[in-house]
Amino acid sequence: PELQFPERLNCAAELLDRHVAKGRGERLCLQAQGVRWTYAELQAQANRIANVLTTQMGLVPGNRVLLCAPNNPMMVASWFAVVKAGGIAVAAMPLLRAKELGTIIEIAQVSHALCDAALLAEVQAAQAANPRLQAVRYFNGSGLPAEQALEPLMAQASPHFDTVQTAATDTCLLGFTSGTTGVPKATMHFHRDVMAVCACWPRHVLRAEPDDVFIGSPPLAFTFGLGGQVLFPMAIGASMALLEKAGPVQLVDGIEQFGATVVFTAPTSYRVMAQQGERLRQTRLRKCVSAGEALNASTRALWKDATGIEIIDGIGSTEMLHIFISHREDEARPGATGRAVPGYRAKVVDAQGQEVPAGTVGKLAVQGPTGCRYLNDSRQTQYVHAGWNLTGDAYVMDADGYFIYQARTDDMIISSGYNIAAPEVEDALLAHAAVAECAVIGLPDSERGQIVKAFVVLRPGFAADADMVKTLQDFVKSTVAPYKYPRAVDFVGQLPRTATGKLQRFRLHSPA
Ligand code: 3UK
Repeated sequence: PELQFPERLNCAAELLDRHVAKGRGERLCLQAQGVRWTYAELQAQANRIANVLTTQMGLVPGNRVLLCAPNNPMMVASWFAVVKAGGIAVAAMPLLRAKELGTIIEIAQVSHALCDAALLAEVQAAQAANPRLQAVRYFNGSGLPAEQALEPLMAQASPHFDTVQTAATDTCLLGFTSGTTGVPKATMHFHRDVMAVCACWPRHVLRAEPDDVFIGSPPLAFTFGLGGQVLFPMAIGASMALLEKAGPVQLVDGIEQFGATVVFTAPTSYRVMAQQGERLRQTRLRKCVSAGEALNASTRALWKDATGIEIIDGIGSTEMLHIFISHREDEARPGATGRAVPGYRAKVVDAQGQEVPAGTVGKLAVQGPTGCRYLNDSRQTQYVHAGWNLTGDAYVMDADGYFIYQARTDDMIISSGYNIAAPEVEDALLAHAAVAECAVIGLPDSERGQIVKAFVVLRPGFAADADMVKTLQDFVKSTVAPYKYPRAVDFVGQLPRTATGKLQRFRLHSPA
């Protein structure tokens, strides 16, 4: 792909202003419950907020602005306002509480905040403890103190704003890692990086059209969600449908109601939505993207049977900004994530960083137009080695350059000298009709080093008893090498997950 960018570049100008300037202002840009905005309308809203930020709230280019809201139109308008004004968007998961917001404010040195009224109390509590946060305004509120409301100021502000001519290498967003292990890290991404991800995976792999309607479940604070639901549709003049709550049920409703054609969500969500296959076949849905966690062959097959659609799997990370290994729907290989996205290079390396032959398990290393830049964090050297990004994933590459996910490097279980990837055992269990969800870990064991332990959530109507344990163990032994079967099985009501839906296996090692 052509990835030359001018010295001066503002990604908000490219993704938003450009369409209005080129006569596409009347095209549909954004839908939500009771809202339909054209590109010109989103631009006017973003411009009003940008004027409020710069003339009333004291924002100058380079300031970091906390954005805290469910996926709704004002969240998107605020994101563009900040970036147009040369600020840095720091989106936070809507479920975070004052203490966690305080950590983000501290790490990102946040000076301003725009939030949904529903989250104002938490943001204010965080502000009380962090005087660095000077100015807070909320939107979508009624019945709250009017002096902090954003809309009355927007009403008086001009709908025109001259987008700040930032440098292509100025930071436009800080993305926080999802914290599957510990203290969150802030990753920096430049205006250029945003345009680079728009030019790679969406153009070469997704291949959507301007009439497509994008929808999805991840929060916009997660770069998977920001890219899939906002940046990628806008890069091609398509539109997005936003859902404030996007569990599998609301997502199916939303696909139907908004005529969505492209959906972004995680494997667990596809498994549940597959039960609505008949209904989904009546909708306009045509492209389905899965990321965030490994998509196993059984979930891929389940979805294909239910809807007739082949899922586009892709691995991305907050550090890399978006997807770097993936496949087109017509090039899917069950069990494989895909090949390096055009623009990126990927290889599997050993502990010394040397590439290993095809068919050998090792660490995934990637390189491309985007990469990891932690803000003030010494853990940078854990992710980047000699110009390659080490994602922390164990992978195998086959002879055709397809990458097959094994586990997070921390989730490789070594039992009696055998290497067992936790997700492989999970996939084997998931293929059983009684299993709704499951998680597998390595339990310390004096004899074997580690043993395979499974936590299983059963589907309604199945009994959590010793017979079921035996049934599941025999089932695993019949589908994968018998030494991988779970010697210990616990039945649980639910599994610990992050706000982005990722399994927190470390919490199963030490139950609270
Ligand atoms: C895991 C996957 C197997 C993998 C993300 C798309 O997930 C995203 O970012 P995070 O920083 O986590 C990154 C880690 O998640 N993972 C993600 N996708 C897959 N594992 N198959 C997959 N398809 O361990 C990776 O290192 O939360 C995903 C786009 C943007 C993102 N930020």
